[in-house]
Amino acid sequence: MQRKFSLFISILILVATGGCFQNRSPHAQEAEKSPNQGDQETSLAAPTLVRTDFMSGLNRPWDMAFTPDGAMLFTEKCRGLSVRRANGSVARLFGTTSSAVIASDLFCEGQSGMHGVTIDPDFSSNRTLYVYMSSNLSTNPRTNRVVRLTVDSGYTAVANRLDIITDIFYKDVGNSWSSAGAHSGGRIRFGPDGFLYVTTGDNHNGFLPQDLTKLGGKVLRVDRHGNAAPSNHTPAGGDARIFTYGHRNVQGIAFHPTTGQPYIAEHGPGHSDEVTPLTAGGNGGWDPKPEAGVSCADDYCGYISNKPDGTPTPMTDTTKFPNAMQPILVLNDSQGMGPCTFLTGSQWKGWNGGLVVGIMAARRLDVLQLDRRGALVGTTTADLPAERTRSVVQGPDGNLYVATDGGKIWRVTPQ
Ligand SMILES: [Ca+2]
Repeated sequence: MQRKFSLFISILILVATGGCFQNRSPHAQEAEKSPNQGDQETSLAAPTLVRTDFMSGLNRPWDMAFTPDGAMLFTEKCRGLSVRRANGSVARLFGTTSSAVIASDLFCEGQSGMHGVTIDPDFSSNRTLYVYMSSNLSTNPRTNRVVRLTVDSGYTAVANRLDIITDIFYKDVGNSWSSAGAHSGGRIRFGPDGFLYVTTGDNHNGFLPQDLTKLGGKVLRVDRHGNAAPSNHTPAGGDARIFTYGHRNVQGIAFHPTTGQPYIAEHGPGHSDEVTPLTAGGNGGWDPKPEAGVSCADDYCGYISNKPDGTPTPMTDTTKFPNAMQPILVLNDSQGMGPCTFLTGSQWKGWNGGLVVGIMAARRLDVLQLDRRGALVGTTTADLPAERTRSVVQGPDGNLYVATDGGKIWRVTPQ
């Protein structure tokens, strides 16, 4: 109710000011032009940010999930799942050596390992959580899995492992474009509809993103047992777990705080990072397989051209897929979009309702402000140190928590 009230007040202010905020941020920058960009020009009244090191000395932290009783679950790519309890103590719960429960099938290779973590919407009563991890339980090829677990009230160990998705494509063997383990996706989040969204990657496999029978280059939507959600509108003949397809390597997904629509951040191949609102059954338009008359190493044209005219393979090929989902933001010089989350709460001032996007290669966080139609109206770069950011999560205290490849989790408080 408070969020709705805040939104209402924000809209009133927007109307009262004719939709024209005064820009107070020294870091404001003009948004890239995008196909659906609204006519309204609005700058963001950025809060002042106070940053503290919430955790440090971590090994490639990948994701976090706060629990209702004050703990924070977090993953490290090559270690597994750990917890920072409400009293500040830390314990390793599930993963490699020294974990309370050893996941002997977890392996760390290239970009892969243990990635996303999220809690069940009914965590308070069922103590259930989920992780996304590379696993060698399946062989030739190995796969990424979504694993369901429960954790005890003291956060000492996990139990009741159930692998609810076992067949997410994994780059099992290196090729001309990179070593094994690349483009595994791996963010998992429950939407406001109560279903689990799972982002996957294209594995440098030119055929995966448009192949509706395989779970690479997709966003999946499933229930707590891994079964397809109803109304995914997967095209005929496709795997019903597929919510959207035609993606490259999605590592950011978040849900609009008022409409509930999922938005993804997608890392481009040297061009065209994209932020895209998703619709069930939609095609993201990424199709890096060779066209007729084109030859690409290992049949993957992701970094070059899949077209006879030599133009780069587009992240959203509207010539081939006229109905492809349209991004609201395109960074034509790819800067490495990774995680994203929406900020809510009046403490965020002009960023309330904005989408935070971690831009890894450029080592910055951008905040995108959307209008009521969901179109982009402004972008501001957060005044934070330059770091590669792997996860962004708003905590129950309203602050933003940011995991960095340098091994820290920041707490960012707006003032
Ligand atoms: Ca796209």
